[in-house]
Amino acid sequence: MSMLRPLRLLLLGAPGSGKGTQTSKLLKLFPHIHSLSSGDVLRSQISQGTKISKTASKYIKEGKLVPDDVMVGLISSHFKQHNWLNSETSWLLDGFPRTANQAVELDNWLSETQNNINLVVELDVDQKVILDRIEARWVHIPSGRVYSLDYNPPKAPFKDDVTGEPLSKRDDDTAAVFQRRLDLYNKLLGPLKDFYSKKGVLHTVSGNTSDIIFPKLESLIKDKFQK
Ligand code: G5P
Ligand code: MG
Repeated sequence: MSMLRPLRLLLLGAPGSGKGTQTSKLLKLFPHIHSLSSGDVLRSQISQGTKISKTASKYIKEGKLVPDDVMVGLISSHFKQHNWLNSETSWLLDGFPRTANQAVELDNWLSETQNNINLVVELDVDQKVILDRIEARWVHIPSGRVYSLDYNPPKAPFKDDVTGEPLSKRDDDTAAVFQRRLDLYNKLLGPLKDFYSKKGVLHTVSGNTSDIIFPKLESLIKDKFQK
């Protein structure tokens, strides 16, 4: 097990580019890192039927973004609840911030504690490759664990490896909605990258499989953060 200087990592990447996949690979290597996927947070709110669940599920099903104020509220309360604002904790964000507005808000609340994002990695995967993945994706909603019938199939068909509970399809993994999510990502990426590139923390790793990307991500982190 490797130890790192406090890492505050944001994974940027198109829908299906493998943010969730890279997150679980990283956590195996660096178990002390905490991770948060904004999509998992939303899906868990929906399955629990909380007060934002109706709004959230409407936007998600249409492949649109949940409004910034709702997202900022959810994510900032996670930071407070889990005491992520101290100087020791390493964390990784997947899917938030996704708009320049969200990036500014996050930056504001983190600046107060001087624990700002210190690495942003864009996962650059050919979008033709991504489209093929979505049909094969099955998820375990309560944990956020992600499977692929081709790439990382569950041990027992359509069952979660850890709990044995049934896997499901995501509401927004239909061809039409997925295309809308991709288009939206392409539209919002420029301003987000500009924001982090000005801060000098932006890197891009390219590759058409997660196994090609992972070693590149790993060495970026080790070069900058290994004690
Ligand atoms: P999410 O949940 O953030 P997306 O669209 O950003 O959703 P997604 O779809 O979860 O991203 P991913 O995490 O990047 O994709 O990809 P993944 O799940 O790891 O991999 C995709 C599939 O490919 C899996 O089945 C995996 O096993 C397989 N795979 C991985 N690598 C390989 C490989 O090398 N080869 C092969 N063959 N397969 C592979 O957001 C969902 C919605 O929530 C709302 C929005 O409505 C959004 O659309 N939302 C927000 N709204 C506003 N602001 C925010 N910040 C929001 N965050 C979420
Ligand atoms: Mg994901």
